Amino acid sequence: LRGHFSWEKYLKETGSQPAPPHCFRQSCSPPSNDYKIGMKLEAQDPRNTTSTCIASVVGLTGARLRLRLDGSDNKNDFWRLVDSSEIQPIGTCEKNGGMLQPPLGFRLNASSWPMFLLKTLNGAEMAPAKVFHKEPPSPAQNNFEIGMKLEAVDRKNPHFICPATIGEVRGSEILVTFDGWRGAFDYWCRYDSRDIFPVGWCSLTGDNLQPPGTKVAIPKSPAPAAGIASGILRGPKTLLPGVPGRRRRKPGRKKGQLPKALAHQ
Ligand code: MLY
Repeated sequence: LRGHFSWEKYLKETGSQPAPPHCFRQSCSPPSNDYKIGMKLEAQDPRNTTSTCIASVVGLTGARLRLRLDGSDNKNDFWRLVDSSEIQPIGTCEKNGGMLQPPLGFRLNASSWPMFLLKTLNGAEMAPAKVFHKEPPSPAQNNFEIGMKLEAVDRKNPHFICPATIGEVRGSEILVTFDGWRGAFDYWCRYDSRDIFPVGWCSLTGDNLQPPGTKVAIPKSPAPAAGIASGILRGPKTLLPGVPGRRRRKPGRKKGQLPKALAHQ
């Protein structure tokens, strides 16, 4: 397969080591994804985390769900692992004495929420308790080290999971850097973030691992000699050998827009 990414080759080429699985807040054998498109569940509103809302499964990818809050638009989908503590069976909120809330940006008048809720739940297929999995415990401490490789959610494009490297470690925080993207997508997070996975995670879950980008990191000072820099900085054609290429956006496709083939996944 052209453009197929192999960790085995890539680790050899880059002379790097994967972060050991015990570093992550992920189960060592990924949970099965037994959800179906259309199932409804309760989810924390990502934009208003004190609210519990009704969400529908609009997509399945590996051990993750693509969720859309009922009463919201289709521009605010979010992804959750099937063993996320931020999702639960319908009825849980009420059982705990809580009230289901309209999502932030509810498209109707707030006064129509009770009726909307009634209608959205009427005849709905509710995700059964058995498809929810317990969230794994957090490792006791931050065991990451600079240079270790991992797979990480691109938080600007959260449907993507990509090869990444630990760039810095500070207390319980780590800098996740995306290979081949010159820092544009890097972020800091806690070592026990649910957005980071051990090398091989996507191949176990059947999720889609993106290939690394093709942009070379801008070297930090001191700047390299001009001759070297002019060669290295020219771009993809002069990249280090063996770094897999990545196709550009098709003309006509806007930045941040999914290719047609992915848009409905
Ligand atoms: N806007 C870019 C997507 C970049 C994704 C980068 N991630 C994978 C680190 C594009 O449309 O190509």
